[in-house]
Amino acid sequence: MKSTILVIGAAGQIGSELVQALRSAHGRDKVIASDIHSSPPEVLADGPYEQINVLDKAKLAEIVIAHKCEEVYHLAALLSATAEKNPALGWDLNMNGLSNVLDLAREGHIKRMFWPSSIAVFGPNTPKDRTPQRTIMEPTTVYGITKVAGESWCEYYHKRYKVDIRSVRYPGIIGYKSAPGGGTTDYAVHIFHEALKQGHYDCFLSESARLPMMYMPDATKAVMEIMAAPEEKIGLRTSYNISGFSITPAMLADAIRVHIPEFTIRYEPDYRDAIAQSWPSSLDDHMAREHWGWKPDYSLQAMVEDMLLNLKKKVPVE
Ligand code: AKB
Repeated sequence: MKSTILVIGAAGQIGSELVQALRSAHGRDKVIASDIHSSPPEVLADGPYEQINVLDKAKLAEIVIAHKCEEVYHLAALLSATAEKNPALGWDLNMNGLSNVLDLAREGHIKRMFWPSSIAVFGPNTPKDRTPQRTIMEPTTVYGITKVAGESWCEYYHKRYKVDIRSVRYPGIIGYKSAPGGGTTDYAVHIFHEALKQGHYDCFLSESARLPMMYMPDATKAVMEIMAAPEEKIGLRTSYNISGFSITPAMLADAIRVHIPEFTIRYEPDYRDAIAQSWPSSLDDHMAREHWGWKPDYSLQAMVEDMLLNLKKKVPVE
């Protein structure tokens, strides 16, 4: 039987685009999309789909073994803002979901796996600018805590059981094809939709909350490249810093105003602003660049231009 690729959490913001990229690269039938929902969203309906709750270890094992899923992308997680509302579920899904996938890799069913970490691993005591790969972490959110623990758990499985696990620390991801799913950085997607629909956006972060961000094509490129790299190039089995650009809501609003001059923004920071304030402003990603050749393609301006161009085709403006 030929081996297949499994994407867990495929209906999410990154998953739905990653499945499309993987299907273009490897063929539609080779890539199985899976999520907790009983049927796939339209964007995933052009290829195989399985309903999987990653906490159901027996069902997960059944699918991985039956379809010989030797490459697995495990993206199912509760993000920073949502996990703060239900910390116990955040811990359970993020940690035990990861353990279930790692165990299948340890048993030899999965040959190579990807799991995303996040800038949420860092906290208020971390150096904010050009945050080094290795530094003080001390996250304040349950999501960040699960990502730090998860990174060490991945490294442990690599050292002890030779699991080929690869990971990047994602900044906020901006894309037009799919909705973000409960993160602190979601404002950077919502702002575009509201700019086109209403010409105005009420922002839940403060004007000066500067965060690392990345355009979706770079986010999918990073996964594809780290997974394609020869094993000996992956010198880090925790997770790699990768960066795109570093922006505040005010900078993003200005960049949108270049195209929509009448656009207005009002700042109404809520609990998510405190999370944003605890995260880095920018990252030092030289290790990813040196080890496996990471290099982003999109600047803030290029991203804004492309987002607006594509969203205008989708959003009916009244
Ligand atoms: C979030 O805001 O929780 C995520 C992330 C930075 O990992 N987008």
